[in-house]
Formats: sequence, C-alpha cells, structure tokens
Amino acid sequence: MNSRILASAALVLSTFGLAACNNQSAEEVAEAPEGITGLTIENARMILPAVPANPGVVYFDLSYAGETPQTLSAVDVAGAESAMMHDNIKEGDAMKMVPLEPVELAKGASVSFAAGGKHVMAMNVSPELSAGGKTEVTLIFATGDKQTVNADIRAPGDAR
Ligand SMILES: [Cu+2]
Repeated sequence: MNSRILASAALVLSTFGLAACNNQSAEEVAEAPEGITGLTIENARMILPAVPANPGVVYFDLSYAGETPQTLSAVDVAGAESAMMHDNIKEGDAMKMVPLEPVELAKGASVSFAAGGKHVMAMNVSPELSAGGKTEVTLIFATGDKQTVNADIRAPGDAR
C-alpha cells in the first residue's frame, strides 16, 4: 500500500471518529432502547452553577432489583457539553473530588449520588437550562443499555 492510500485511509478513519463522537447526541440517546429491567432512578436533580462557566452537578438515587448485575459506566446530561462521574474522598482534613470508577449494581443495591459523595459534574451547561425546568439525564451501562430520567433543575442556592 502506498503512503497516499494510507493517508487517505487515516483521513477517512478520523472523519468517522469525529462523526461517531458528534453523533453521541441527544437524538441518539433518545433512540436507544430504553430501560434496564429492575432499575429505579429517583429524585434526579441538577443544581445549576452559581457562575455560568463552572460545572453544574447532578444527583439521583438508584435502586436495582434485576437479576443480572449491571455496571453504570457513564452519565449523559442533556444541555451539558459533557458529563463525568465523580466521587468525593477525604484527604487529610479536606475533601477532594476524584473520578468515580464504574458503579457495580448487584441485585438489591441502592446507591445515592448526593452532596458530599458521588455526583455527576455537568460541564458547560447551556444557558437554556433554567431553574424550575427539567432536563434529561441518561445513565449508560457497560452493556450499552441506557435509562433516562427527567431531572428537576434547581437554582445554585436551592436545597441539594
Ligand atoms: Cu465533581
């Protein structure tokens, strides 16, 4: 294979890579098969940042009654450019945020994402999200299955 063919193959690959990335959009999330048998997501809420450039934060309560263990690997927040799962750990006397490892859910598990602990950081939140409204939060599992809930949007100073 000559180098020109290689170069164009690389270009095609990177174009596909970009397209795949861009396609990770709200439509695709909405079209994904909905629901994990036995999974309940309650009390989903998003707290807007006090300063628009800062991340918002999303919390929810999970309970799982399904037979097949599931692994929560990522969360998508509609209206945020990206989202990541974090945990808070104690380091000396201070709390520190660290990336959260995928969360295993066995039958009977209940896991809260809540202030001071596990949480989802929502980066670059759209100004269209406003307190009193709702936004879709999609939990993405290692199997590729997803489940979406409507989260209440709260103002920065509201109860978390
Ligand atoms: Cu965080």
